[in-house]
Amino acid sequence: MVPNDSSAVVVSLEEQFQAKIDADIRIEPKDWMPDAYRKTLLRQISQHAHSEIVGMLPEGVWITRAPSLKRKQILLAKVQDEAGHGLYLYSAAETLGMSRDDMYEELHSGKAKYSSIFNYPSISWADVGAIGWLVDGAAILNQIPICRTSYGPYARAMVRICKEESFHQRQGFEVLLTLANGSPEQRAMAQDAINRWYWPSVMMFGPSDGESTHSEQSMRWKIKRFTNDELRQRFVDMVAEQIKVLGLDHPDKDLKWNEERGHYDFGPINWDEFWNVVKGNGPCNRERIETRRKAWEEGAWVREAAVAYAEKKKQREAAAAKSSAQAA
Ligand code: BYC
Repeated sequence: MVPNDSSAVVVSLEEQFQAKIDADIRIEPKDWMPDAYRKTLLRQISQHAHSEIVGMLPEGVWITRAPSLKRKQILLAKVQDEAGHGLYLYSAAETLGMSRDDMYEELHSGKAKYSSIFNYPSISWADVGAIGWLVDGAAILNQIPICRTSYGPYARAMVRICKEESFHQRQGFEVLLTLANGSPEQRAMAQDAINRWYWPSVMMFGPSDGESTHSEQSMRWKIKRFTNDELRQRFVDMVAEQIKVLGLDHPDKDLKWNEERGHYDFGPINWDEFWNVVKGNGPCNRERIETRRKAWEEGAWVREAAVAYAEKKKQREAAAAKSSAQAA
């Protein structure tokens, strides 16, 4: 059937688009896509990129204070990985038509979100372990399904990111295991870090399904493959088992295995705290944005130098091409 007006053309394009998604055919940058799909992806991928970059801050402050050369090297590599993840993700988002400068501007102005988890302070060395184990652990569960997300550039970026996140989680667990087997003070330090990072990590998966504004549509478009609550339950189940190896106390006193469900039941989540942090009023929100803004301003000379160098190179190449054409 030949559509006879422009709205019919859009309907037909949308049907073809959804048929591709349903058949698990990846959407690539030059393919037609509904505007709302492009917007949703831009929002999620840029938020994800910002989370990686802001996520360098709580651990970054421990690089100079790592307890040994080996720990320093490992932490340095991990924080550099996060920077790399941010760059892959900004590149993936750029394929949707927004410039990196505009994405940074949205972060610095407070318009764009980034993960709530990075608005908590890292006050002891054990926090490096807790972030690696719990935060990267939550990130892996959320991100592995994104390796199969419907948008090609995002899915491909996630494959490499997930490999690196696995190393991050293991290094965090190993830091905590060492502390848990150390002196009573070290054990207490590990317990304290887990107590502070556990609930914010549970919240990382986003609002419960009933409150999640984007989940339904994002699932239909296969941007998301599981709901926030499904992934959160996987995280609760994973941590409940792994903490036994550490021999430390679980921060959730209501945690209980539910034979019928085949999952752990868990205590209430403090959603007021979550929304308060998301709205910019967490313990470190202002400090995080201020640090990013300062880094952007202080990096201006690097960006200007790169542009000047590229211009010089272009001129040199043009002059060389001209003289070889004259010589021929
Ligand atoms: N924090 O409809 P919903 C890392 C917002 S970094 C803040 O469920 P959606 C790492 C949400 O944006 C990994 N805001 O949204 C780095 C929405 O508001 P807007 C970070 C949150 O998008 C360094 C509203 O609440 N991972 O691993 O369907 C060191 C309603 O939510 C949060 C990613 O970014 C939150 N936690 O689902 C260590 C993964 N949750 O935008 C580790 C990719 C929700 O309408 N992102 N909101 O104003 C996702 O999978 C999804 O975007 C989310 C939320 C599951 C996070």
